[in-house]
Amino acid sequence: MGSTSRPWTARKPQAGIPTTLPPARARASGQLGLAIAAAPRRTERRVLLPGVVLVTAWLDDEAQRALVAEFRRWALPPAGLRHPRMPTGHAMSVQSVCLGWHWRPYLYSRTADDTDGAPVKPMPDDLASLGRAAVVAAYGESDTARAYAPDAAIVNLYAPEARLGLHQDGEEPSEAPVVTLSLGDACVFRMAGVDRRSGPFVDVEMRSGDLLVFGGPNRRIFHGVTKLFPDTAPDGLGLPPGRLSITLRETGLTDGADPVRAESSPE
Ligand SMILES: O=C(O)CCC(=O)C(=O)O
Repeated sequence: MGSTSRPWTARKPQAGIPTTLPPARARASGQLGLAIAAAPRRTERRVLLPGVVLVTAWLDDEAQRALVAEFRRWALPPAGLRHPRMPTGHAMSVQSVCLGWHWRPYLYSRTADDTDGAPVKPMPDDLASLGRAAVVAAYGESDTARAYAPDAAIVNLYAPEARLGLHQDGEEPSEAPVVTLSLGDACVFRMAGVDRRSGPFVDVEMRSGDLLVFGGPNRRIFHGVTKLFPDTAPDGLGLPPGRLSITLRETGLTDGADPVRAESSPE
């Protein structure tokens, strides 16, 4: 490593903690799901902030189950599920697995350098198409929306007590929007500002099947997940207790280019 190397590339990668996906939650027979999960919900589009759009009940039950089944394959090693570790040494409470590009705080690479070093699994075409449909659902039909081509997914599994601190998605040079799909237990998704992680906050409850897109002037908004509502997932989804988020990004990265580093600690 030459003396011109950036200081962060000289650091020894922080080891993530590989994990095994727990079995799906089994609801006791005769036990009813909570009303939040059982009640039919309308698909509704709400603009929360400029460029930040929530679409409730965007994914139907079948689509949700199919994504969870895919996640069970993505979670397997090589380059499987792990608790990422911050440069401070602190392990994040969420577990995550990546597709297309591997993310660890605060770098993207093509290999899982914080665990087994294996090549990251490819970004599935059907997931990229879903991301494109998500941007169209949020922003409407336009050439820009139809051109959305996410090349990275960060898939986060939240155990009931897991949280994601306020952070910016800043390691992608691209200004294309970020797409977040929510599955499993409901959560509070918190947003602050593009230049502050302090209040006032916009808190939105995201439930299983909801879609959130943030882009435009709020592409770099500080955001995080402050709370889960246990036992609110729909029955038969195939997840362990907790929540799964699938976050799609168009990185704008090219192989061999200098990495972009943005330190906005999510824990
Ligand atoms: O879990 C979520 O909905 C958000 C995930 C997120 O902010 C991230 O992966 O950067």
